[in-house]
This record gives sequence, C-alpha cells and structure tokens, in this order.
Amino acid sequence: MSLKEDLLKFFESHNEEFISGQTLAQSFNVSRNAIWKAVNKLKSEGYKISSVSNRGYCFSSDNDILSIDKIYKYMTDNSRQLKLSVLKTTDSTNNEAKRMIAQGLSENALIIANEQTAGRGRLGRSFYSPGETGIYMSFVFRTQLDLSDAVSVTTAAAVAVVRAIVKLTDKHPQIKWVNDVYLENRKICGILTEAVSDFETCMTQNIIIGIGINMRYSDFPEDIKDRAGVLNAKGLSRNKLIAAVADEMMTLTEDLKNHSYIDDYRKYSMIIGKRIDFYKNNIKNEGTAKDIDDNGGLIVTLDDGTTETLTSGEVTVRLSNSIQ
Ligand code: BTX
Repeated sequence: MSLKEDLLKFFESHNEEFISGQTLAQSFNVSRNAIWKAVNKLKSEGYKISSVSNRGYCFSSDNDILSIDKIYKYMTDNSRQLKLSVLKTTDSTNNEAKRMIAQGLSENALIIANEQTAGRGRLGRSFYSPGETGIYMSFVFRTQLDLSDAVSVTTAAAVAVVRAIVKLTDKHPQIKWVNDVYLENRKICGILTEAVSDFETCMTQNIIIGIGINMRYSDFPEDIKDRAGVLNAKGLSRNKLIAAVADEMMTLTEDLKNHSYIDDYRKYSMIIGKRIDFYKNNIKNEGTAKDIDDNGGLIVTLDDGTTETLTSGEVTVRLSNSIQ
C-alpha cells in the first residue's frame, strides 16, 4: 500500500479528529512533508480534509468511503453471514461474482465496487457506474432454484432496495416493472439477475443479483441525462445503504417461495393502472397495466380487451406519454 492509501485507511477510522502532521509522520515513519504531499493528493481526489495550523488534519465524516468494517457494523447478524469484498474498481461486479464462482466460491457473498468500467444492464445494455457517487454491488446466493423461480429474485431485490430507502430516508421510491427503481420519475437503480445453472437439472447453482444505485449527482452521459436520477439523501452513506439493502435481501430470499414481498412490490409499483407500451420481439403493443401476479408477472389488458401476463426478460415496458 502507498502512503496515501495507508493514510486513507487511518483517516477512515479517525473521522472528525484533528491529528497533527507530526503524529502522522511518526506513525508512518515518514517526514511531515511526505504526509503533507499525501494529504494533498487525497484532497485532489476529492476527499474533504481540513488543515488547521497547530491542530493538524481533520478528515470529514462526509467522505463517503466504502469500507468492509463499516458495512459489517451497520449489518444485522443475518447479513453478516455474507462474505464481503470491496473493490476500488472492476469491470462489473456481476462479472467479478462469476469469476469468484469459477474459482470455487463456497459461501453466499456480496461484492461491492466503488466504480465499474463496464457495468452491465439487461439485454446487452450498459449501466453507467462512475466512482464515488454510486453503489454497484452483486449478491451471490448459492441456492438451488428452478430457473422459473429465479425471476422472483429480481422482484424481491427491487422490494429490498425500496424498503431500505424508505427505512433510511424520507424519499418515496417506486418500482418500474420489472427491475428498475425510480424516484420522481427518474431511474435511480437498476437490477440485473443472472444465474449459474446446471444444464441437466435446469436448477440454479448460484444466483447473482447485481444492483446499481445512483446515490449522488454525477455528470450523466447525454443519452441518459434526461432519465437518470439520484437518491441524493443527505447524510446517508453508501456503507449504511448497502447494509440495509443486504439486510432486506437476506430476509426476502429466505422467504422467496412464499412471495411475501409481492404485496410491497404492488404497493410501490409505478405502473399499475397506467397506460403502457411494451415491446415484444421488437413489436410495439399497447395496453393498461392491471396488476402483478404472485410470480411477479405483469398482467396487462390489451386494447382489444384480451389479457396477457408478461414475464421478465422478454419485454421492455415504457409508460405511455412519458420520457422513459
Ligand atoms: P437495464 O437494461 O434495465 O437498464 C440499462 C439502461 O438504463 C441503459 O440502456 C440506459 O438507458 C439506462 N442507464 C444506464 N446507466 C444508468 C444509470 N447509472 N442510472 C440510470 N439509468 C441508467 C438495469 O438494466 C440493470 C443494471 C444493473 C447494474 C448493476 S451494477 C452492479 C451489477 N454489475 C453490473 O455489471 N450490473 C449490475
């Protein structure tokens, strides 16, 4: 580890404390000038560190740094069973999960990254994942599920995200069927569920649930800047929200077969009762979203009066006359 990284680790556990350059220099066995340079490097990377003469350096608790220790601290015993990894940067936490599975991962896990360079969405789409401002994480559950039940996992994950946000903030997030969480008509979260399955039994061996949440403002690329939003919950750290989502996920996955989360999924749905377009095999269909069935399927009444139940993976839903 470089001096800068050592300092960062030290500061993380000494938030809001003034520590003199002399003390730091002695602790790390370097000159005060080396400390000053490392602090300046951290500041240039965006960390809030104040320097006051005769008192030293003070690392602000506003610095939202991902930390395994802090996440564990916020978690309940149930989610502390997850094997946690925090990465500074990776291509995609879902890819990282697959690599870990291939290398013999033997427990349920949660892989979190500060930044993704090739974040993935559904159907080959990408998920913009800049550093510092978002949460990019993948749960790995070693569970044998019928592939058709794996759909429920995405539904449950959307409920977990919404419940965690509602618990920790005064915001009113909504779920856009099937895998997006919206706030004030902007997408703040996407969920990508993938399965590693056994071809012969058609049962999953591992389920990977990737969740991306935009926490704070960043320069969204042109193609999404009118549709993407941020949670922007003052004082809420990424560590705390990650732990809360993990707690909810653990509770929900224990109960997947009972579909006990479906009522909340309906309650937070932003499309029930609304006019929607949906694309199936690139053909546009129109109708009204009537309800969500117990398996998470979207029941739609088409304009000719017939009813169809959509299952995830096959369609893209757009609310009629809206920007998405
Ligand atoms: P999706 O295919 O429903 O959504 C992707 C679409 O959403 C993009 O085509 C774009 O229009 C829009 N979009 C891209 N980035 C963002 C963003 N940051 N905020 C809002 N809208 C955006 C959704 O797929 C599933 C996304 C899962 C992301 C997680 S992050 C952790 C894990 N690792 C990984 O590679 N993917 C998952």
